[in-house]
Order: sequence, then C-alpha cells, then structure tokens
Amino acid sequence: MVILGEKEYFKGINEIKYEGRESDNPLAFKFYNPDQVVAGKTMREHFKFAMAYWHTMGGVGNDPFGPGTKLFPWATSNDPIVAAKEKADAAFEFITKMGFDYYCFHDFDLVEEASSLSESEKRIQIMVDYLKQKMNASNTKLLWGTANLFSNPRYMNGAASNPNFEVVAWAGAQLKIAIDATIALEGENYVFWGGREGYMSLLNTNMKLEQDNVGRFMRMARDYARSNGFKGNFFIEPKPMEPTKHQYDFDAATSINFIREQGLEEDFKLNIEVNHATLAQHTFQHELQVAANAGMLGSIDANRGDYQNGWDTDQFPNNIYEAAEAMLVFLKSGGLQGGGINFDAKTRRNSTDLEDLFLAHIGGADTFARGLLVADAVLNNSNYETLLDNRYASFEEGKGQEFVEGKLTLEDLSKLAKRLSEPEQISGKQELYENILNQHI
Ligand code: XLS
Ligand code: NI
Ligand code: NI
Repeated sequence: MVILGEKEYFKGINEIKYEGRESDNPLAFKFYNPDQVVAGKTMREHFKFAMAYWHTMGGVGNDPFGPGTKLFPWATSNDPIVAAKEKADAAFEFITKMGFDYYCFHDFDLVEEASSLSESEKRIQIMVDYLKQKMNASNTKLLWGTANLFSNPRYMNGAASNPNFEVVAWAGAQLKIAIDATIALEGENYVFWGGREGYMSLLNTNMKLEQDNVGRFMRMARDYARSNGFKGNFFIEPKPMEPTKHQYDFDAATSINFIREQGLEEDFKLNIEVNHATLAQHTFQHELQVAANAGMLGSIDANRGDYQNGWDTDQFPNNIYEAAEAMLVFLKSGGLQGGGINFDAKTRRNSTDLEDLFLAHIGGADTFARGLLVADAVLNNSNYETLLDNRYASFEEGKGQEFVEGKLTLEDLSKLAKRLSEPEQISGKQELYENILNQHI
C-alpha cells in the first residue's frame, strides 16, 4: 500500500511491480519478483531490501568540488521539524512505491542536529513518534539504526577512539539517543560504522588505548540495549579507509578479530558493504565468505565501486557477475543472520530527476535478484558442487580424513610423504568454473 503525506512527491510514479524480463517499462522490476520462491524462500524474505535514508532522502549530490545539484522538494522548509516530517513523508512514499519493507537511518538523517544534546534528543523523539505512525500505516520495518559519529567537527579526532574523554562521553550520549530511537521503532539491528575510528598518523596515536576504548564503548552499547529489551544484532561495518586514513574496522577479518578480542562475539556480526570490500583490495564475495566462515554474516550494504578508481563511489549495484558470485556465498551459507540488503548507494551527481531514484533502486534490486537466480541455477542445474567436493575428496577418506580429524602428527605426515611418490599434478580448473557460472547468466 502506498503511503502519502499531505503532498505527493513522486507524482506520476505508481507502485513498482514485477513485469518480467520482456517488459519495456523502465519503472518495473524485470527480475525481482518479491513473491517468487527461490531455494525455499521468497525473494522478499531472502533480501529484505531497505532504503538508506541518508543517500536516498538526503544525498543532494555535493562532492569535494561542488555543491549539491538536487533540489529535493521535501527539503525546502527552514523549520527543522517541518523539514524532517516532509522528508519522512517523502521517504515513506518512496519506500512503499518501491514495494520495499525496510529502511535504515542515522540519527541526524531523521532531523537536523540541534545546538544542544537535549534539544537534539527532543527532535529525535518527535520524529520517532512520527515514524511510528508511518511504519504502522505501511507495515514498514526498521532494518537498522545507527548514530552519525563522524560528520560533526567535534569528532574530527574520532568518536569512541577520541584521545579526549569528553568527546567519548559526548559520543556515548549520542549513541544512547540512537539506541533508544532504534528500540522505540523496533529496529531489528543496530550498526556501528566507525568512519573516524582510526588514525591519520601513528606518530600522535595510542592505538592500543583507542581500540580498547572502542571495545568498551561497544560493550556499553550492548549492555544498555540489552537491559532495555533490544533483542536484535549489533553489526560492525568494516571499511579500510575514507574518511580516516586507516580505519580500525579495516575489513571482515580484522573486525572479526576485534569482536572476539573484545568479547563481543555473542552479540555482534558484520554488515558487509560491496564498495568497502573493494577499497580493502578484496572482492565483495571474499568478505561475505570470511564473515560466513565465522558465523557472522549479518547484513549487506549494497552498492558498487568504480573499478577504474579507488574511491567509495557508492554507485548502485549493476554488476550481475559480482552479484552472482556473491549470491553463491549467500545461498551456501544460509543467507543473512538477522540483516537484509540496504541500498547504501547514491545516484550520480548529474542524475537529477526524482525518477532516477526509482530507476536506481529497481536496477539494484534486479541485479541481486538475477544474481540469486543464477546462483540457484548453478547450485541445482550444474555439476558445480560435485566439482568442488571432488577437489577436496582426499580429505574425506584414509589419511586425509585422519588429518582433518586431528589424529595425525607432523612425524606422521613426514613418514607418509616419504612412502609416497611425487604427488600427481591436479588442475585447478578455474576456467571451467568460470564457464559454468557464465553459462547460467
Ligand atoms: C560509509 C558507510 C555508512 C554506513 C552507516 O561509507 O557506508 O554509510 O553504512 O554509517
Ligand atoms: Ni560506504
Ligand atoms: Ni554502509
């Protein structure tokens, strides 16, 4: 059901429907069919697509070389509450017209930050009440909430990792407000993305203290949220750099180590973002696999980088090959634990039509849907799994099996190898695997 405020912002655009591959309607899904069952679940259930409040409602196209290019009709009032309510009206009109079930926000995406903490808190509470009504009317849910602990100049040296305890305390106050809002809106998860948690120069940095302080901050968040009834997951969203030169949550492996070192493994998982993976010189699917191996594949921020430069360009996903490889990992590891797919992506600075927001999300949803269909076909209609199993068959029997079971010593390996002749050469068959994937695209 489409939810409108007093005004209709996206005039002429109706609810986006699945029309199939043959459709020429640019405002229709070609592959994302919410009710289609793939591998035992509907696409809607697999993906839990979410709109990112900051990019979709707030991303006006400013970059380091120039101001915004997009004059959003919901961003005209000088009264912060009026502006915030109009933004929320537009957000819910958008989400419901897209047919999505979820959204995600930072505290100050909802309403402009005030000059005092308590005034900011009041503003957020007003918006929480307003959003509750919108969510109830439309059956929309909050995938995750988070606090923006990186934009305000006070966080220039970090938030939880700040060398000045007073800034850490301020960040804690803001964190508490964001957790309260997330709980009040029945948010399913809470995200930590530490844009300024890291360092620019090691010369002026006590890395050990800073990282331990981030751990303490997260344990406080967990304890506070749990004691106030929050049952969801906490996610760390890894990113190697930008804005900080070196971020502590560099990649999935680094973040998993941090989670374990800080005793957070019962409550924390990862939110993997495509463009953050590639910034860390990994592939998206690599990061998903690392998270899945640790039982921490929680959620996805969907976007893509530009493979000719190294920036976090946050473009909408459109690479079917990348999505198909990612969905192979996704299906084989049983999907996401508690999270969903949040379009943390922005239309280009020169994509200035309101319609472009729809086209971008349609393309993103179709890319993931197509990736899922391809991955499902590869798993069910090809010998991919058999090939992969056979590659490791030597660990399934005999001495290989004993090795896996931990029954052999290094002396055993030595004796065994001396009895064997030079092992036979076995091809890795990479091209065959690649051909199988392409065959199903
Ligand atoms: C920035 C991050 C950010 C988080 C939420 O690069 O992706 O948008 O998802 O703070
Ligand atoms: Ni990002
Ligand atoms: Ni993100």
